[in-house]
Amino acid sequence: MIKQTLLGLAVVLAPMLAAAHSNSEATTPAEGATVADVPELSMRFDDPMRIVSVTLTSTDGDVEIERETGMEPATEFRALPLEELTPGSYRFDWRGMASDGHPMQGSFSFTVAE
Ligand SMILES: [Cu+2]
Repeated sequence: MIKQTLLGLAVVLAPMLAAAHSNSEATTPAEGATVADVPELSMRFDDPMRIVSVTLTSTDGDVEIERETGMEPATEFRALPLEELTPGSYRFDWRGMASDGHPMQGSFSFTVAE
């Protein structure tokens, strides 16, 4: 829970924190980070998570990404942007199913520098 708070995910996940399901531990880019480029997007979980859907949104709308991780539960999820991300703010949203069967969702945001 502490790690989630540091990642800024607490607001999104707060209603579900009481249960013992898998939680997001770290993301790439990191929550709130400013980065020069984004070769890949990734999330790590402390327990296998089946990621059902992901979206990457910029101020101009949805950005196309391609999943590297399939629909099987995994402790690491990876996706690739299909085009170079232009400078600006982005938000990555995901929905999934924790290993205890609970539906989960979360998001992280980052900025691509000018
Ligand atoms: Cu749970």
